[in-house]
Amino acid sequence: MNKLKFCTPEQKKCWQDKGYVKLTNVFTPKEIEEMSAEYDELFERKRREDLAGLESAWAGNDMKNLSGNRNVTVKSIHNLQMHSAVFTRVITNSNLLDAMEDIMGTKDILLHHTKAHIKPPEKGAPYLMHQDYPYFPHKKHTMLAVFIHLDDTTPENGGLAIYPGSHKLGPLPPKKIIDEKNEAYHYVDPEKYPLSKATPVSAEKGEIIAFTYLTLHGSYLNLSDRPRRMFLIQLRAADDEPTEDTHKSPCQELVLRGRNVYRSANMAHRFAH
Ligand SMILES: O=C(O)CCC(=O)C(=O)O
Repeated sequence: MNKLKFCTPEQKKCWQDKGYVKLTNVFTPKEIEEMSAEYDELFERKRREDLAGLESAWAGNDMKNLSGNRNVTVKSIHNLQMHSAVFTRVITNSNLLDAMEDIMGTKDILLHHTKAHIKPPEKGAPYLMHQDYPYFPHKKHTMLAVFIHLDDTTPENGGLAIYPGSHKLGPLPPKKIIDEKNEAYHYVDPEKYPLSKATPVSAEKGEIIAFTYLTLHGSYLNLSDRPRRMFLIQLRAADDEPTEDTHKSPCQELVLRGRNVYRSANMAHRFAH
């Protein structure tokens, strides 16, 4: 095994066995405060411009059941590095990339996309258990999520829940819903994998939970008096490749560490994403 740069051997084992790992002290308190303030400023500005455009709670009857028929919401912004250099610094943070190198086992790390979800107090929507795989399938399954907590998070304010070890099941048959805005949601059968049987994963402000895109995850309703803010980065190894032409986003395949030797330098491809 290569010498670990950031993770402990226990963290690396947790990643391999359970498909997720909690990381502390990746960012300094100052970096977290800067991220948090920039995040709030961005959401406030975009709320004033187009509140309805930020809505991203899932639709469908299974969601209604999970929400107890409440009127719930999640506000979301994607591609935050296109809005502020603070988030460009977050995705290129050297501690973060050291930790990613440890768990991914490669130096060559590419960005897929970033996003932020705020679950507001009292009406924050839950997420049905799902794999991220069907949203952006890749050949070697190297894709992973870095879920940065910007608030102390527990099941009460909409925290994450995971089925540990579920990444070993491979891609599971997804249920697919398409809403009236033509957005597709993929999740697994809630009878077979209910949120109620998953393992809650609480985290403090600044802590990260990284999980593979095959790891079954979801999150709870936020009925508390506290918001739950997160910033999420999806990464993959350079030697992986998409198996479907889907989920294109700005800065995709930006090389965050190492090299992408698979990138064409042919002039004919210079405008390609
Ligand atoms: O915001 C959350 O709690 C969950 C988000 C999530 O699982 C996803 O977008 O894939």
